[in-house]
Formats: sequence, structure tokens, C-alpha cells
Amino acid sequence: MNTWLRDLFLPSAASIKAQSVDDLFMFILWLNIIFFILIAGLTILFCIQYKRRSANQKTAHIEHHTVLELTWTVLPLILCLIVFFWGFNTYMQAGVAPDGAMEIQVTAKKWIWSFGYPDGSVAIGKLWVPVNKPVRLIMHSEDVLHAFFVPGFRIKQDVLPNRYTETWFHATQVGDYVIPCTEYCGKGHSEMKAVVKVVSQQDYEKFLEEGDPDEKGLPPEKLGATLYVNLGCSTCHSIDGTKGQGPSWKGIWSAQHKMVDGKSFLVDENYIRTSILQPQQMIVEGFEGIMPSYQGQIRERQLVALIAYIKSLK
Ligand code: HEC
Ligand SMILES: [Cu+2]
Repeated sequence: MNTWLRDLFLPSAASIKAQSVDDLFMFILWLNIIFFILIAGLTILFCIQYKRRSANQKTAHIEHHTVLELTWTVLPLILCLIVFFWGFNTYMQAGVAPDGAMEIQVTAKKWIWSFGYPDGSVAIGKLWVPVNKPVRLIMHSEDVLHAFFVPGFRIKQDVLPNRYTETWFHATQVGDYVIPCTEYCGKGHSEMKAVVKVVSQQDYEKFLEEGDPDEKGLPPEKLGATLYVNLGCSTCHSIDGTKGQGPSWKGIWSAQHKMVDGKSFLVDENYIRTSILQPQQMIVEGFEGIMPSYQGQIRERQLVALIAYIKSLK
């Protein structure tokens, strides 16, 4: 019964924490259902039973009823205390990562999530983690407030500039779990998504060694198309000619582009490379310098692929 009701409106519980959060949630839900039926039922019953039936009919004068009054005071008090201590306990457990948890650095910036691993590798848009291991996330923002939310794990934590916040989880099922940003952070907020890839320990180690398996064996143009979405370029750049936060990529290859400082550049391999690694160096006329730098965050192969992809967008 409980599982059925839960599955009706909650995503499947894929972490240890999710289970305890859901248990408490279901307890409160049932409490509410029972009391709703009780109160609404009695209201209707009393309406019928004590309805005034003739002009001079009067209800008996009622003073008080000690047992009844004690019951409706003490019983809710006990229930509130149960919910409080249960909730407090769950909250404390949710806040403190267990000893020996693997640590991953999370960086938020408009409008991408990037993840730094213990071995120094960085992944954008995908958080690869091994199943059945506690993972502690140390998070900060490079610009405004963002919030890290994984509905499947029942964790949500604000990510702030100038200080670290943390959260942790222990995934129990292999699979993909969406991370939507849940703090309004500007024009690209609704597109600020990443995904947790929960994989086996073996696959996790393979990812650390060889990079994203989804990107392997793809020809550069295809890989570029995948990266366009995964690295968050698509939040600002269109490929059909419409102007977004940034210029569209359609047909830009080998065009002359004017910058805000009056200089002009030919769009070629080097121009695109610099645009991606040091976007502040050349700002296209008519746009603001809001593009994040991808320096140190993407591999050479990925750069080449993005260039090939942009080149192909005639
Ligand atoms: C937050 C929004 C944003 C994101 C994300 C973003 N860009 Fe940009 N990009 C811009 C803006 C704005 C400009 C124009 C201003 C400038 O040149 O810095 C630009 C300019 C460019 C240009 C030069 C385009 C031209 O017409 O001359 C290239 C190439 C480029 N970006 C590639 C990328 C790639 C590749 C990615 C993903 C890996 C990416 N951008 C992600 C906002 C973004
Ligand atoms: Cu955000």
C-alpha cells in the first residue's frame, strides 16, 4: 500500500537516504489522511445529528469533558513530538557524511555543473559515481546562488559563491538520475541540468582512466554534437540561426566576426579554440562576455570535436 502510494507521486528511491526520508514522509501523509477523514467525518455527522429540527428546539448546555479534552491535547502533542524527533534525526543523518566517503568537488556556474574527481579529472554535466559507496560533495558557485537537487536521492542543497556547502548520498541502484538546478539563477536556469551516472565500481574506474564511455569511438563531428548538449553549450548557442544568450553557430565557419572592441576575426580552428578556452579575450559584437571558460575542463579530443561540429553547421 505504502509503496503504491509513494510511487504515485515520488520518483523511485535510489539512495539509502531516500528510504528514510520517504518513511517519514509517508508517516506524516498517513497521519494527515487519518485525521482528515476523522475530522471531516465528525463534522458531517454532527451536522446531521444536531441539526435544528423545530423552532424551539435547543441543544443541551455543554460545559466540559475532562477526558475528551485531555485526549485531544495529549495525543496530538505526542504525535508532534514523534514527527519532530524523527525528522530531526533524519535531518542530522542527511547532513553529515559518513567517515571514509569519497569526495567530489562540485562547481556551479551559469549554467553548467562541473565535477572534480579525487584523481584530478573533471567532467562537465555528468557526475559519475560507483554504486553502493558513500559520496560526499563539496560544492561552491563561481557566480550566483544555485541549488543541487537529485530527486531520486532526496537530496537538495544550496550552492553559494564564496563558501563551501556540502551534501552526501549513497546510491543503491545503477542508473541515471537527473540533477535540475533549483535556485533561480538567470536566463538559462531552466536549462541548467546535469545527470548522476551511477555505475558499477569497475565502470567507474574505467571512466576515470578512459573518460566518458558515451564519447568513445564517436567520429569528431558526432562527438561534437553530443558535447554541444552535455557541456551546456546548447543553453546559450543555437544551431538553427536563432540568437540566444550567445551567437548561433549556424553558418559561422569562415565568416568574419566583429568584436566589441572593433577588431575583426576569421572564424577558423584557432578562433573557436580561443573562444572556448579564453572567451573573455574576444567578445563578439552585440553580446555580453558571459561565456564561462572551459580551460582545464575539457580534453583536447573534445575541443577538436567541437570545432569539427561547428564547421559542419552550414
Ligand atoms: C553562458 C552562456 C554560454 C555558454 C554555456 C557557452 N557559450 Fe559560447 N558564447 C557565449 C556568448 C555570450 C558569446 C559571445 C560573446 C563572446 O564572444 O564571448 C559566445 C561566443 C562563442 C563563440 C564565438 C562565436 C562567434 O560567433 O564568433 C564560440 C565558438 C563559442 N562561444 C563556443 C562555445 C562552446 C563550444 C561552448 C560549450 C563548450 C559554449 N560556447 C558555451 C555564451 C556561452
Ligand atoms: Cu543554477
